[in-house]
Amino acid sequence: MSKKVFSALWAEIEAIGRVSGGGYIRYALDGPDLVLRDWFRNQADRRDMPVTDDGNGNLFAWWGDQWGRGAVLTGSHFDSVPHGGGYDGPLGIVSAFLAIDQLRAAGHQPSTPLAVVAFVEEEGGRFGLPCLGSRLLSGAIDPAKAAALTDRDGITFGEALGATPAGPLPGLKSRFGALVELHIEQGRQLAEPVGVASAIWPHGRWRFDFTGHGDHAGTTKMADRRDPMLTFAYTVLAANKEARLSGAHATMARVEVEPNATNAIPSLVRGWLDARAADTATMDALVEAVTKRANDRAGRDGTDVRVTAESVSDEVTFDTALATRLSALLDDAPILPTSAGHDAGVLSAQVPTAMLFVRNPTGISHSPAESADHADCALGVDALARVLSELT
Ligand code: HGY
Ligand code: MN
Ligand code: MN
Repeated sequence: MSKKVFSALWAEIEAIGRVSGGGYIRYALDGPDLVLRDWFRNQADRRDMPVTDDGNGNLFAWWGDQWGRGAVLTGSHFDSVPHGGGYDGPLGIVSAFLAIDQLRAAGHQPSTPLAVVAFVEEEGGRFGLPCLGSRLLSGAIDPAKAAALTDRDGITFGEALGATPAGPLPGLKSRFGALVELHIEQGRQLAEPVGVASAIWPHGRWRFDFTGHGDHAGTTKMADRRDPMLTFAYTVLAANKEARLSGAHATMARVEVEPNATNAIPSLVRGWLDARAADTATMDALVEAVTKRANDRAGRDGTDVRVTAESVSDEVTFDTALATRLSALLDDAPILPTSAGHDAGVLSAQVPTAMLFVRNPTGISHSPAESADHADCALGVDALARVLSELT
């Protein structure tokens, strides 16, 4: 694949959902995402690949029998975190279509059906639960619960989808022979253009509701306050400290305040903890320690804390034999873990799954500064084409 061919296709989506504040806002089933989903259908049409969906919002473009046994899937997601980068997700879908072009140009005849997949709501940026589409496809979430998830405007996922999600695909294990997700690396481990994933850290998101007494900022004595913002602020620092002590990763980057007024002591502060660690025991211990320190501080502040686990993903170890086989196929490409979640991680419980990472020159992701070298992206397409040729 030439860098020029990659850049030409990339240019077709590059501006979709890019915002003046920097980066992209591509919320699932919203404006730009709907444009990208139409682009997906157009790319499939150009390649005589019929498009179906699974009733959960995930799109499948087929080369061969639709839903045929042993199908090999490749793809990723279109949605982004707010003001995220443009490669996290879309790189895997654009690369999938280009890899199929390369296979066809080489006269490849797949022995099994092949599908390009666009998973819906991977980031959880609109409805709050990450990998929603792949969780529905694999039966990891109840369709009614998923349908009731709401966005910041009170629109439910069911309303956005236009139906109650269909839920798990019957016979998923026998239908799909493998899934290969190509993704931009999110970190700074890769010295070579392409790597193979070994594992995904356990990770999750917990909502901390800090409640106190709303009151006047000007007339309430400091000694009389029950200010949940104090408890929240202490918890942010405690999460950072506990993560550093245990070699884990903890972030509290999303907060909602009621009434969120300059001159009113809040009655409620809602903060989300994103916690990840190399093993489940460390992650669980981190969350427990942060919860304990939040409650201890609440006792001193006269506030209350309620913690709700919103989504927790166990450690994923990708199919080792498959990862080793693909590394060897790709001139001994490095095999490396990641602490970022992916749809491939969700499906790996039921389908032999592999991930290919394309080098990220700065390692930055979930930021407008995310970038990739198109020469590396073109090599990523070559690698994906070789893998798909090997698997089909
Ligand atoms: O949050 C994650 O790890 C992924 O980017 N959804
Ligand atoms: Mn992401
Ligand atoms: Mn992603």
